[in-house]
Amino acid sequence: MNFTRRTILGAALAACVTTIGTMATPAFAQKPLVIGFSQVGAESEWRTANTASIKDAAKKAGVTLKFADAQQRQENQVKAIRSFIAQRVDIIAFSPVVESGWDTVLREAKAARIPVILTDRSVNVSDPSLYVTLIGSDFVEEGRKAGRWLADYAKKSPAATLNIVELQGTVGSAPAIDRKAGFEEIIKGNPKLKVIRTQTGDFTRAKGKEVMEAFLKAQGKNINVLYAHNDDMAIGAIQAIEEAGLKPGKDIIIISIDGVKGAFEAMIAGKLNVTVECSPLLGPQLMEAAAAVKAGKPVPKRIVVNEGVFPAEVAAKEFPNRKY
Ligand code: GZL
Repeated sequence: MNFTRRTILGAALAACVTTIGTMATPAFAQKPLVIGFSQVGAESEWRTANTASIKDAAKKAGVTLKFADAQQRQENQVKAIRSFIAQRVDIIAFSPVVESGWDTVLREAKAARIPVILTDRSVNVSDPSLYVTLIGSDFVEEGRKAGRWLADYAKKSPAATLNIVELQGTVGSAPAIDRKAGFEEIIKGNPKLKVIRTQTGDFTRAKGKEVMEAFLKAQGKNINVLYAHNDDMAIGAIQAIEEAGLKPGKDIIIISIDGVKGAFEAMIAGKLNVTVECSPLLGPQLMEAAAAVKAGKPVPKRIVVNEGVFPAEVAAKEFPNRKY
């Protein structure tokens, strides 16, 4: 009989850890794989869908998942990884909130002979053997896709110049660094396109709204385009634009990334112009990779998720197909 047991570990984790798995396993069955997963937090629609995908895939795969929410703080992820090492899990997996500062704790996992799988975001480490594989999107390409859409829009626009404000993701995170780089690679040298303000909105709606309010106060009618590194910040900015008496999607063209349901609803309402897909549905690939690692099978160092671009014109037709 399967029923889930929730074990809340002590304050030592400074985060809520829940264990989802089967209580009773027939004696002849394999011992279920135990994965310790440290999640960034619950900062966006994308993250919520990513967490659901991982928990659902664990259940379907009969994996015992020890899940820790770091509330977007690296120190909580380090604590969670140390706790997983102490619990002798089979595999440690995590989505690193920022790229740097992981060498020490990943060396501890290596010394404990516990393989590490990265999902979603990458790390900068001196020794690439500190993790087995990274499963996730190509954020630089997502930034290029956003830049290409805007360059195409600019070609058709009668405006002499298009002033851009940029809402960056979490400072130091792989998606923020790479989405900025990819976008700049495409627009650099284009005389029509100029970034006049750029600042982090930390991937949240609240911060995205707050920073857009500041942009509007400083640059007001000068802003022609918003490039947001995720849909949640774009949705927050849409509220700020409307409160300033302007029409999002018309007075200010808005480009964002993720492809969450909220973005499709905003496009159908004519308030967002395009979203670049970044799939959070990494759960099945994580379980597959973990099982392969446990079985000693080879796993590619990089497992890339392929994604599309969804302009407002296709939003209504595509919306029923969306899974997150
Ligand atoms: C991207 C992921 C980012 C999303 C945001 O893979 O790391 O973090 O784009 C989320 O919505 O907060």
